[in-house]
Amino acid sequence: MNESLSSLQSRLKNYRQEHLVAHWGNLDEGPRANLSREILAIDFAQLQRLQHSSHEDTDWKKLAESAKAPPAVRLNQQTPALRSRMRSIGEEAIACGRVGVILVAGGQGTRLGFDQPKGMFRIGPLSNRSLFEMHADRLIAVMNRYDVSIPLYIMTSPATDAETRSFFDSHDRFGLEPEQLIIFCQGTMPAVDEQSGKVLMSSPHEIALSPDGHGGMLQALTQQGCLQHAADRGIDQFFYAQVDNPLVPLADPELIGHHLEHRSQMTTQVVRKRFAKEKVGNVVEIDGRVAIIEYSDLPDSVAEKKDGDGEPLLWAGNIAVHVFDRTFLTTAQNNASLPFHRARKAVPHIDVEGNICRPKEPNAIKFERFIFDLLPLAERAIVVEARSEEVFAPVKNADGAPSDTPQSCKEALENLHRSWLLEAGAKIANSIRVEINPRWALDESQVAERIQAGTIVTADTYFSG
Ligand code: UD2
Repeated sequence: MNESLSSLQSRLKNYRQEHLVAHWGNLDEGPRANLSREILAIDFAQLQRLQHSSHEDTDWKKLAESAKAPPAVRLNQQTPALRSRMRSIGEEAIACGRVGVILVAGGQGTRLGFDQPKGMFRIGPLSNRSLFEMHADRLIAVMNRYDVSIPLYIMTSPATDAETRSFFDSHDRFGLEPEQLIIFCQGTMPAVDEQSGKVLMSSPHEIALSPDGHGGMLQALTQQGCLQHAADRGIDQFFYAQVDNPLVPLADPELIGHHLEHRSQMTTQVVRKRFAKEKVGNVVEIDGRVAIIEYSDLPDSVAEKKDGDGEPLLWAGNIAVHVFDRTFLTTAQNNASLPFHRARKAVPHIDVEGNICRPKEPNAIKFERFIFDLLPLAERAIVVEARSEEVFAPVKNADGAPSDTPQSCKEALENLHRSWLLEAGAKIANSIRVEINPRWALDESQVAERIQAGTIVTADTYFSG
């Protein structure tokens, strides 16, 4: 229904946002309907509150001063016996159909310089597979191993939704059955002018909207019926990961086993940070609760702190791999909405005459929710250390950047797969490149079953089936 101009104006007047309908007179019916829909979807009261009580009210310096290393299952505690026991607990849950997988893929790949959804970015070193395909291959391999159907919930944003859906459709979901792929779209938040608080417009009939952060997953999962969809299928645990990391062992039975053994509501897989100010979140303990302090909020003095053994005190890097108990998510969504974090960004917008401005410097505030703000709400949360070279190689920046590039990701994939083949007794010259599709072998133990010790790999090889 196309809200009349006068009712829009009276709604906007209360919040000094009348400029949003300044170009109404020049708009056709369609653009008017779009603008009206976008205006009605904005919670201006919430926006006004956010302007005044910003995330900056969190005294990160004080919080960080009191931060301790998190309670974690460290690598040196993960004996073969413990690993095997955790693995069996996780395998049983997977085989009973209790586990679903969430992949967040709503971010805009700005830093990568890739103008399509990041999941479509091709990263397979020899296969040239996209991130989406690599994740689908891994999940299908897990389903085949445990003879179970594991739904994949992919979160998109309005910026990535349509292309993501057509990408999966045009590739027959990379082998996933229709009922195994649930694509849901997250919410958006308007960008506001940093000085005036005015909502920015990207055109005379469009508001400058951005995805509301990966924390928007909670509201979107609930509102799009995904939590109910999972409950109806007997799924009580979700394995969560980011689309930008093709090394993540989706539905890893060992991590799920630790999660279930500790009756954890939210489990976080971490890796030892490479250096104090590494651009990852810091998984810490504050007042008895696990929390994550983003690298940008961590004072250098705290980042450099050492423990009694002279090791970095805050060693645990957040790689955004979590296991969630479904009822924990439902309760969290019912009880409290996640806080918004403010980010200063350069946001293109139109001026009063309707001309596009493309600021070079930050001119606006964007509002995002972070999924890891769920951690302090968890009475039982555990942290499990993993080896970075086995689980973490995100693609974030274009080649040439110091880290997290397609090149560094491909090297990590090849190094891991090479180590599995060498461990299984294969002979591979250093110049030979290899890549393993999980549907050929899901992990190191399965490679040993698939290749004969002493096999000489004489040419670049993509082991795919
Ligand atoms: C994130 C974490 C950082 C570390 C790192 C590991 C935050 C703020 N920082 O850094 O602590 O764990 O990842 O790689 O989370 N996304 C959405 N919707 C959104 C925003 C993001 O789906 O509205 C997805 C996005 O597609 C990507 C992931 O979340 O897969 C990470 O997004 P980011 O680029 O905002 O976070 P990043 O990589 O700076």
